[in-house]
Amino acid sequence: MNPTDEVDLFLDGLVGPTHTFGGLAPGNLASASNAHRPSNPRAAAKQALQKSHLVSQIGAATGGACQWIMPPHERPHLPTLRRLGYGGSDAQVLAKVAQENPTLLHQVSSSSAMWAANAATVTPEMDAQDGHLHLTPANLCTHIHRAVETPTTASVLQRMFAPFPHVTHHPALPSHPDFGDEGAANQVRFNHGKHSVRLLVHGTATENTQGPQKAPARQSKTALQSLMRQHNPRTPWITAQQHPRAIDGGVFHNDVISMGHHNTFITHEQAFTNTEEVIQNLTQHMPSLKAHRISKEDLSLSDAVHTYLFNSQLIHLGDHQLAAIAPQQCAEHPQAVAVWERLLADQAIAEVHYLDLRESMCNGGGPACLRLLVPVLRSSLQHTHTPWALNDGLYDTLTRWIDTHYRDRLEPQDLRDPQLLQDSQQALDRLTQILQLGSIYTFQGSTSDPSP
Ligand code: SUG
Repeated sequence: MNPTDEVDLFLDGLVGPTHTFGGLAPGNLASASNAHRPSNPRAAAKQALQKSHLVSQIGAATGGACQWIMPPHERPHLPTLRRLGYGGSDAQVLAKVAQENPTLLHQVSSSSAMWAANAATVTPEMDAQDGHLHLTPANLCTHIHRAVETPTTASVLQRMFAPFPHVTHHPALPSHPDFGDEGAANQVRFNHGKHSVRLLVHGTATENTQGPQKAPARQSKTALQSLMRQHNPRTPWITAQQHPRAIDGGVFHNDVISMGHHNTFITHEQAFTNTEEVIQNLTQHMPSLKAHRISKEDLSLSDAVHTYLFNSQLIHLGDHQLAAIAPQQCAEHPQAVAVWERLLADQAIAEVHYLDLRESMCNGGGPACLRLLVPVLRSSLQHTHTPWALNDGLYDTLTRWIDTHYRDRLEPQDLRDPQLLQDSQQALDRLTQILQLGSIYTFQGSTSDPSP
């Protein structure tokens, strides 16, 4: 396959108007340490949109990347609360749940769908036996606030990929920890020349290895194997286990500790139970793989989690050159800066852009968390009507839309405010007009099943 036939299509989740710090994700250190602080949804949405805009500008300049925008999910998710037996008017439902179970109110209000890397598993058309793009929404079953995302994610993906010539949408895996699936955040696809190989990473123990002791192992190996049975790729894949001590140290997804694209693999030496073997296995399938190991002396595991260096978003610039969008936290950390300087000197990376994504980072979501990568054939993108593709005009429109509809401060007790629900519904209703998505939310009369 000529690499110029392939385009990196990035789907970014817009931050929703109820972005808060709920302390909802055990094992995610940033989420725990920022729990119940006031949040700034307006700043959060603008910071993430600026990242999307930068990617769209890089993509427009190189022709190698394209940026789509996915809408936030409706929150607070009243259909879940009603399913749990809360009745009466919307205001009464909110008042009752706020009084009885404030954690549940946080869970159904989270804007967590913004972390699109967790949205789905993707097998690109180039890798599939049948030439179809295969998509499976993640069940995210380890946490309630994330599990409620799945049905909306499924219907959004169906809507957005409807113009594509050949797509197969698979059902999410059963919602049980045995099949715990957190999507592309635990998967890296490498491709170079005629070679392509995927690294699929699980946290669960195997017969010979232990799992984490303190934090949950969110991704199961069984889930990865099931996903590959569903998608039936013609290209090889290997599995690897995250080091349990890494998970216990705050590495709740693989994309917090290793990253890769094309034939470049950048990994912390403590990412996996057997990091050297993982590199060897990948190299067997792709002899041209360039592996860059970051030792604990270069950057400790704890500093990797603090700076989110490995959660940088890699973008293909052409000729297998990569740009990285790194969190601003890296620029403020001398050892992380030194790692970037080495990666630049080694030509692993051609350019680094540091971006302030503090609101998302305070919930453990860096640049790479905010995007789902769907590699596609250039020909599949042509002639498709996609009003959700970001360009300078849409960026300006969305910036004005955020300024109009989003608050600049939310306290935990604001989630019970029926006015916030109404304002959010009004914002999302307007957004579906801007993106020409039609009715996708239950408050708009959409009939899609609202709960997993
Ligand atoms: O699932 N944070 C998310 C962050 C997801 C990051 N994604 C990737 N690494 N790809 C999570 O832990 C915190 C929400 C809160 O506490 O309010 C949260 O869900």
